[in-house]
Amino acid sequence: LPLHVKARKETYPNSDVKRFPVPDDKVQWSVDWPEYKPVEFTNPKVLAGPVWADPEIRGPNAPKMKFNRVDGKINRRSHMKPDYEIPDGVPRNPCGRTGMTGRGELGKWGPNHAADPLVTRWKRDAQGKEVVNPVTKKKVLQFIAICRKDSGAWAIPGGMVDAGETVSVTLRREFGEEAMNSLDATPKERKKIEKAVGELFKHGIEVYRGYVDDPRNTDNSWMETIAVNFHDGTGNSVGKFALYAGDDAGAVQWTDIGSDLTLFASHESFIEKVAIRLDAHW
Ligand code: RP5
Ligand code: MG
Ligand code: MG
Repeated sequence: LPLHVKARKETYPNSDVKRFPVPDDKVQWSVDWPEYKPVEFTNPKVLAGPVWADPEIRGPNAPKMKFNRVDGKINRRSHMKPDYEIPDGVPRNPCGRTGMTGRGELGKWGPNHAADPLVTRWKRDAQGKEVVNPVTKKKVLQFIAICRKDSGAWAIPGGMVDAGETVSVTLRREFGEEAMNSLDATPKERKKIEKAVGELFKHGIEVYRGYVDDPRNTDNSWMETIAVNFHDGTGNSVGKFALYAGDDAGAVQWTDIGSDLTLFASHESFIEKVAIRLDAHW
């Protein structure tokens, strides 16, 4: 397992809270470290108990949760094997220490499931000819990236799987919301958007499923995702879509793919898998 890095960044997102510093050689739980004193933090908006958040599970009267199982409409299973550990009834991050206990900004104890739609096309010049990188001699791919309002980082337009939702619905819904602004569309426009996205999203190839090195992760709550590539080989379907940023996206644009990309969380690594799959420039 690669070491998480963003999940150890000192200042926790949207707060002044500082994590307990965790050096590389102390990330793994198997390394004994009695001096480890993680800071406890759960954002007040999570503690307020919105529908997407779990209740407190520590202390007396704590409700029982079906960890490592499907718990009613909530999938508490991890994509990672083996099952995550639950010392003293609290899930433990499978990728190791983060310097923080509690849930931070995340609603669920254990895995918080997301889906990431990776929509790609070949880059073309003004004549419509595919562009080749002069160094690698490989065709250049572009993907639809959004700029996240929370951090200003560029990212895949992904989002959380809602309770009871299937991943294929999450992929379409989040892409519609963040890259086509379906939430602000009239019912008629929304129908059109859903139809176009549905058409494009018929043929997807899964490129990744598992842990995300997300800056919001803690010792007890972490992001996991399924990233699916929807490639428009001819440039005639999505290639022609009008993009409008919406919901938690401040901007949206087709972005050239290459190893110099800096993206939110571990999104570069998902993009790299697509570049390899399509034998594109990286
Ligand atoms: C990342 O957070 C996932 O890869 C996904 O892109 C995103 C989901 O969270 P929100 O966009 O809903 O904040 O870990
Ligand atoms: Mg969203
Ligand atoms: Mg999102």
